[in-house]
Amino acid sequence: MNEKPVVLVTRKLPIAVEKKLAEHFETILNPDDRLYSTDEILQMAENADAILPCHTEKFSAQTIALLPSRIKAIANFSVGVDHVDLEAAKLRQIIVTNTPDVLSDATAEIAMLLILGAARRASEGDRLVRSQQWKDWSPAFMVGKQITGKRLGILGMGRVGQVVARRARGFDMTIHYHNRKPLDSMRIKDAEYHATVDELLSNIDVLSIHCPASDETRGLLSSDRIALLHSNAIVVNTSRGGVIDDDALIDALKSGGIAAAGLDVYNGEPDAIHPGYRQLENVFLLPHIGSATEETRDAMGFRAIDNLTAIFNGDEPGDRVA
Ligand code: 8YV
Repeated sequence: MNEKPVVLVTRKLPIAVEKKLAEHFETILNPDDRLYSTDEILQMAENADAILPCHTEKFSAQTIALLPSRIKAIANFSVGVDHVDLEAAKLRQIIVTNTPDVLSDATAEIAMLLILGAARRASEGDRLVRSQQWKDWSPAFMVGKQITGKRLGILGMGRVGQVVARRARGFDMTIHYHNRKPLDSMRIKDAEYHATVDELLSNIDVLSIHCPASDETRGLLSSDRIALLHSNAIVVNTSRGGVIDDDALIDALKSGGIAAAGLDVYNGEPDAIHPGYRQLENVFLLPHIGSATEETRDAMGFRAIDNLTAIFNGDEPGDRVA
């Protein structure tokens, strides 16, 4: 690299990441971590050669068409890339990368937290203690579902799904999964593959969703499919809200169609999620914190920098998605 390329960073990144980025690139940073509008991003992009965004910035086909011609890359600080129209980027020959692998452990931790929190009524218990409503104890008090030895269904056996399977084995859970293709038995031992989503749902106690959001997976967990789960079932989601039909899930949670749910991601997040979730005791809700650990956020940033460095050195970036 001769002159340092300019990278527009849309959100505040960890200190170590911004420091390393500045060693290799000129940077346009967002020290106040303000959520920029699309117009602001387009305006700032006039002075940049690449953009390093988060999933909070949307790059629709229309936005990508308006990007200045000097933009060579969108190097995401995320594994999910549903916020970027990949076909539109390809048309403009803008390289798009993501940050896989480095957030699998952190996200799997949150999946396990959701499973346990939903099964053992964690937020209900927390509310009870905080509000000074906890007045008594009895054998019938706050009885939840035990997950030890239960059947875990993993929808989307990618990197995160595979870590969740390993962690769940620590609770003696048996692993069932659906994926576009069955995995090599070297990569996933002792897991039962189900060729269809419906077959998976009919054979499990806990469902953990790990498939990416796409036209194919939008609303995948519909009312018909939820009806295949038994009434003690627990549903957790750490991938994207779009995979779930919220009305259907809320109906099942209200009517006893399933026992509980744990959610970290939502349609309309952060401030326009389905209001029905807020009314329910049997949902454990977190604010999209799957990758929110210091180690992981640093690693995501370094991975995005590696991708940018390769691109501006004329090499193929490791994590190219378009
Ligand atoms: C982060 C995520 O919030 O990487 C993803 O796809 O959903 C989350 O872990 C996101 O990466 C921030 O852009």
